[in-house]
Amino acid sequence: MRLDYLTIFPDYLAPLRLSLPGKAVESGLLEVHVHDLRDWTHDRHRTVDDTPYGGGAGMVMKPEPFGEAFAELLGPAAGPADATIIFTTPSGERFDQRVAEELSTRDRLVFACGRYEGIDQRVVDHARDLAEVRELSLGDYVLNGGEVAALAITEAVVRLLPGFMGNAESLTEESHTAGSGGLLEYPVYTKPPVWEGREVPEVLRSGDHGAIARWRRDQARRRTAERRPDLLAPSALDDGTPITKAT
Ligand code: 6GU
Repeated sequence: MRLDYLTIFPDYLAPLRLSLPGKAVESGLLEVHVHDLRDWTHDRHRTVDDTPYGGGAGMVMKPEPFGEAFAELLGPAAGPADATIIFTTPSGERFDQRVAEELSTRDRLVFACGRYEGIDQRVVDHARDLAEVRELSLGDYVLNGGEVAALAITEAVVRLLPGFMGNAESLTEESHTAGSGGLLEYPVYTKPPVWEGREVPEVLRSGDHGAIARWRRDQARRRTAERRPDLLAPSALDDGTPITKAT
């Protein structure tokens, strides 16, 4: 998978060279290109923003630098545009494990990191002519810019690539995956059996695998009910019509 980042703060994305993604880069599984958006400006001040039409607070990111960057990275000269362009924005679709799984199937992701009050909407509309576009948000809170969001999305996606994680089984049981039944993960324990006067639950040391599986399922349900009742609530798509068996 090839990853491109368009940002006015390339240093923010330095962690990509460290930790797990760094190893995937060394092994050739990932190709990472961080670009300074100001490289596609032409004025002495390397201007990337301007005041909003219609008035209001803050600055809006200008279309031209993004346009030139996309032309260079995705244009006809760059070969077939078999990529997904991701705009990180608090007004985007919520990023979750399902979206991470979808993105993990793509050959190439191009992240356009917004700053200030956002990017000129024409950049997004133009990008749709070049490639698949996703506008993604991490959640209902506001960050200063899209760089940290791009890092979080990257980490969630690349750890799903075949050959990225040492232990493929730890992918199927964790919170938010289909294998977890849509529940949060149960609490986990390791040695020593007693620490600071606190014991590991007896059932986990019983060797009774059926009892352990039931205890874990029960703990996952309790934890989900308490912390994330929205994950248990009936789907908004479920209109309450009973599901009848076809005969
Ligand atoms: Cl993707 N960007 C910004 N600026 N703030 C956010 C976000 C993204 N997701 C949650 N908050």
